[in-house]
Amino acid sequence: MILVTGGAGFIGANFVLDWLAATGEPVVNLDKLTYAGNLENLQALDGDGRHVFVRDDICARPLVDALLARHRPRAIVHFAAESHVDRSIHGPDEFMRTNVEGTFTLLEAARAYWNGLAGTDRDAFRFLHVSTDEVYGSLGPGDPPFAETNPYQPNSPYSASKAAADHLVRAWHHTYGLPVLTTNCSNNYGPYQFPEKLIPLVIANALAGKPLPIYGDGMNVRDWLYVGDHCAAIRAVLAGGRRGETYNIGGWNEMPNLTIVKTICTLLDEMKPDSGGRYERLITFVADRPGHDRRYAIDARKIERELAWRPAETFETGIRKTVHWYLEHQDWVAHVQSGAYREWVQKNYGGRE
Ligand code: NAD
Ligand code: TDX
Repeated sequence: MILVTGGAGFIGANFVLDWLAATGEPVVNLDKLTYAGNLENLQALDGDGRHVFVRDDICARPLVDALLARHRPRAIVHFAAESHVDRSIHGPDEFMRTNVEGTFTLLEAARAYWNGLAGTDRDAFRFLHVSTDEVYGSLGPGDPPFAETNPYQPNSPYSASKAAADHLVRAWHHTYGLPVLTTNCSNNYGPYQFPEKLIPLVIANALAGKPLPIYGDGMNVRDWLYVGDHCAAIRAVLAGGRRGETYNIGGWNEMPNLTIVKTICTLLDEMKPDSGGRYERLITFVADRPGHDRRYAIDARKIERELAWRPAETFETGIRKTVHWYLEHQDWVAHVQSGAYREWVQKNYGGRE
């Protein structure tokens, strides 16, 4: 079996569902259930003995030690993190604790556990660390996309905390020989994404007739990958990635934010027409995010060359599925828009022009 951290969040939950469907191999899922963690994401696994959920903190070393001793996983896939850039700007503390200290704690627990393994169990063990393209900093319009060899230049508290974690993972391999793998992926979208991130926020606001907030001029560029493709890439890296290597994962799909938002509006006009008019009327330019990175792009040729992974979805197919999912799961959206969510919206958008 494998141990997954953060498996009740957006990508982690998609991964657990995808993993069990694709491999059937049991999963122990360690998640603290912060505001971003939600067991409703895993409802399809109720009563499924292959999924063991443990609500706890990755910073709790004795707990992690006990879990490893009890379940004896062949791999750890580490998603747990604070993941939202805007929240890291308002309050970086939890980012340092979970992303840096939490990764350190897991590495130390994994090292002790791995040192106690022998023979093929020891050879086969892997620690896969899920990271982001944001560690590489921001690109100019004509720059080539990020390769695995790009220097690290993180610009936000979030990306700095992820970069710190990536460095720890690298050092635990170099110094202690821990068999690690790191993946650096671009912006994900798809089912179960918390509506603080651009795509689900825009869908939820449009359906509620609320403004669609665009930071700055809307021309910041991201590379977008459907979450199911990210899950498949992680499976490929876990199965065949070389120890100590990093793999960039991306969708070959760079787009400015304004194009993303207009695409969603057009799909909603088709799938859920609004008697008040076209959804684009709700687009509202607001004050920019401090330190807002201008452009991310991913060179994903290494994972294609070594592991034969390429995204299966185009942006057109992935975004259509995603809008459809949110239309079909408005209960899910309503449940996560709790009091705490409303406080966040007030904090992040209340002061913007
Ligand atoms: P998310 O915020 O939706 O989920 C994070 C999960 O981690 C939640 O379930 C939360 O409860 C859990 N968690 C947080 N702190 C914890 C702690 N101390 N102990 C145990 N569990 C804890 O995040 P996501 O978007 O699913 O991202 C997952 C991972 O992928 C993160 O490491 C993130 O940096 C990385 N990543 C995300 C994207 C993206 O576009 N969302 C892109 C590239 C990489
Ligand atoms: O209201 C908004 N208006 C807006 O214009 C929000 C929430 C975002 N934006 C812009 C900021 C970014 O340029 O849209 C773009 C995407 O923003 P987010 O969805 O917050 O994602 P981003 O900051 O790019 O980071 C995401 O991708 C990389 C994830 O949150 C990270 O966890 C991941 O590492």
